[in-house]
Amino acid sequence: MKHYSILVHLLLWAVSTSLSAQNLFPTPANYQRNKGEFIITKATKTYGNQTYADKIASQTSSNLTQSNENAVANVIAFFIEPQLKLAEEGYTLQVKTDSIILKAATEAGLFHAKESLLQLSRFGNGKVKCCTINDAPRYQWRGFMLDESRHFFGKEKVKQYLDIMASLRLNVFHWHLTDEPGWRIEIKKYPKLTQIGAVGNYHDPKAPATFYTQEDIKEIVAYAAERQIMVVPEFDMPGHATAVCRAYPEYSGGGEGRWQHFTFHPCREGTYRFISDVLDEIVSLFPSPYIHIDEVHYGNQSWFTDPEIQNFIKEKKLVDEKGLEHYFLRRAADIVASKGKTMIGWDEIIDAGISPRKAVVMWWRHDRQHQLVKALENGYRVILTPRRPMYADFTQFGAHKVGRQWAGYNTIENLYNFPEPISHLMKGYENQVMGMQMSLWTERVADFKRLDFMVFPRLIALAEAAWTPEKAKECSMFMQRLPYFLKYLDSMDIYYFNPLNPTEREEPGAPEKEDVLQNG
Ligand code: TNX
Repeated sequence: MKHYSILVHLLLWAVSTSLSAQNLFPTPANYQRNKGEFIITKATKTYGNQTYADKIASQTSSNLTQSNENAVANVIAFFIEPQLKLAEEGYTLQVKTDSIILKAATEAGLFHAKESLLQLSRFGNGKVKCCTINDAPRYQWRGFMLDESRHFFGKEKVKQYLDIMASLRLNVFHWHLTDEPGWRIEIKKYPKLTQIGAVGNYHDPKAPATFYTQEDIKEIVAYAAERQIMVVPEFDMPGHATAVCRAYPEYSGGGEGRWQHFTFHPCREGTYRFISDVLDEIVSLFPSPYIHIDEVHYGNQSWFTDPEIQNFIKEKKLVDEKGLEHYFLRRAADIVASKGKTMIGWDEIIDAGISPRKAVVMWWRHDRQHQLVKALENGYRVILTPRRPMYADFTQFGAHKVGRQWAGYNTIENLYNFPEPISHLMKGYENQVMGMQMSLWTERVADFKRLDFMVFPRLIALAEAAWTPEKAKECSMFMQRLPYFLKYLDSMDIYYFNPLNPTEREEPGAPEKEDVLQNG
């Protein structure tokens, strides 16, 4: 019995040292520790076997952390070998005492290999323990959504987040650029969208206009692409269109009270022409095959009384206002498809009769698990971003006061452990689950400090949940390793929440405003 328990302890020790030795975020699918270490010095040479690999090699050499040991002759080599039988974004990384070899079949794979190596060099202070890593992501969609309509943060902050996303092997930046308080993207054909629509934010309707010019957008898209990140823009319709309607009242669907001009006018051809024109410019700026389009199931009070709208419902035999909303969404999906793109919509769209070939569903209503099941059963591809635990505007700690709660809040552990609690709902449909994303809505996030605090460190947990296979995930180990990544965030002046020392920093506040969270 005694021997047995010593054996168990030894085994646990071996497992924990081999896991904690890696200090990689996210934890790789397979990691094997070998004897010895590779020492990075100024004499370390890097090279690649072709153009992209060469570029990655030179980027690596300027970003590696060097040890302060004397120069040792050793080499780091990057190979792209398309014939390698590796998963789409997979890679291998072999560290020996005199060489580090990184291999992938694709550019994305080699990029991720490089980011792993940079972490190993950074967290090991220039010394990398010998190992063999065989890695590939669990999900193809590993995303982060930022809402810049409610509050605008600007190019430099976005670039900083893209850098951190790249390090975490996150590959989708879902950019929420249009919503009620402000329209944030320049559209040349409709200049009032930014002259008028970009004025104001969630707290201050008179705040000076803030938006991205088309040049800014190109710069961000290119910056992201360099980091193997796809930028997916969101253009909200038929609801959340208040900023558009302020600029071009002719497309407004009316509304009343709090919902004044909340929707597009759903039955005027001019609306669809406007949407098509705007999409032409959006499509030319974003190479992503996807465009995110919103939905609406509230704020359309005037649809019930406006004679023009009521006539249209009768004429087109749409039955009721819901039927009209679905008509709108089908037309939007067709416009998006006519431009060679696939629409992504929130989970309401599965009731609109859009072909699963034309749309991808983002499941957000955690309280409606049947919507997820229905989407899968109906053949849609699905991205998981349920409010619990994936919305970062929810608080993350018991004593925190600013942010949403709904029968609890979203701790770092909740994100880490996702999607296991709902795996049973997806049984048999795993191939339709593209992945997951953490989404930050910014009604209560008005400055960088609070933005950082809500995003980090939960984004690190999301990255591991989306990348690491279930069998290699272990939350307590992750929490033990977390300080390494927090130190890296320190070097970038990120004001994160520290779950290992929750009272270390104050929770940043947000300007007061009565929150009307219409949709729960
Ligand atoms: C839900 S469609 C929203 C956002 C809010 C968010 C707040 C959809 C996902 N809408 O408009 O900002 O909740 O948590």
